[in-house]
Amino acid sequence: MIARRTVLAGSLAAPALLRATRANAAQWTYKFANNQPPTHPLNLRMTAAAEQIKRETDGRLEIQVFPFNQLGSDTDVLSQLRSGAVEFFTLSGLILATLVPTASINGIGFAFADYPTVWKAMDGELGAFIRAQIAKVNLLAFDRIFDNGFRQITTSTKPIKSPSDLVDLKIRVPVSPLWTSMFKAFGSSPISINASEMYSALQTRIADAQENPLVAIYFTKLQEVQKYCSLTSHMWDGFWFLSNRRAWEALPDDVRAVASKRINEAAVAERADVEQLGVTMQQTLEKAGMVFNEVDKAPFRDKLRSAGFYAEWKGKYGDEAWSILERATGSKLS
Ligand code: X2X
Repeated sequence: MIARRTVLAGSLAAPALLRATRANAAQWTYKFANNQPPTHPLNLRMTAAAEQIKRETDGRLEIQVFPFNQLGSDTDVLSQLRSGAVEFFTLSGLILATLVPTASINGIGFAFADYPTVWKAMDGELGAFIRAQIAKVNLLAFDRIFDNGFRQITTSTKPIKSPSDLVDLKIRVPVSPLWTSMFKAFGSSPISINASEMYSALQTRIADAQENPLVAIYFTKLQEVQKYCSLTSHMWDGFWFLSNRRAWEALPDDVRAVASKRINEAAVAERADVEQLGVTMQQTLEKAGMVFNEVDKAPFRDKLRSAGFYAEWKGKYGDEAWSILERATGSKLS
């Protein structure tokens, strides 16, 4: 039996001990990794959120931000997240699809017409469906997805005006079955390369083209190694804020409440930042020497349809997932 005095002494000593811990180091120091440069709104907003979270948890939770693949490429960090070596990670659902196949569904070509449709879907039924699939692999996806954006094609060789311009194009795509499948359907030669190697792959002409949102193109300085930008908006993609489940559940409820509130708020603020920056981004990139062209999207979509792309992916995802996608986007896709 424990003597009453020992229990008392123990409980009296606790606040002093807690104060000492707080003054010195956080109780939990968690790593947050991502693939965007420090200047991208994702990192600006998450750096601010990390400071807020530290303050509001009395220093108990410290989130260290590691931008721009500092801890490894996306596919590396996904393994680190699963093992618990990294606690937090923002990742495209399309890349996560190597682990959670339906997580790529928002990237189906030309599914989304505009941002209001994206946020309604991703904050609504479609997003909830995807997060439930992610939960099955012991990762937690926070409620609000961060924006990456509508993707546009850049090349060092020629503008893309019609689907035939994509034939045999050596285009870098992220490491993801959906991306490879989509550009194969266009007759291109897609090369899977992590974002960490994208700039150098374009610089050394391992690839002649890539596709990314204008804001990401700018912050990653792809205008230095790409000449043409064709406004295809062929898909929308975002970054799920993911946590290792064990690490997340190790945190007490009040710490989790602060962290999820501030991180979801950061996502919503980042969306507004990216949209705002997007308004002038074409001009900014033109000043840097890029040449832009608009495209008629209909022939691109027709090409995907006639190549059997939609039918193939509807089969892979299954009827339930596909009907959620069609309902959420208001598009008849197949
Ligand atoms: O790898 C890419 O192209 C990027 C940065 O857009 C993603 O994270 C999907």
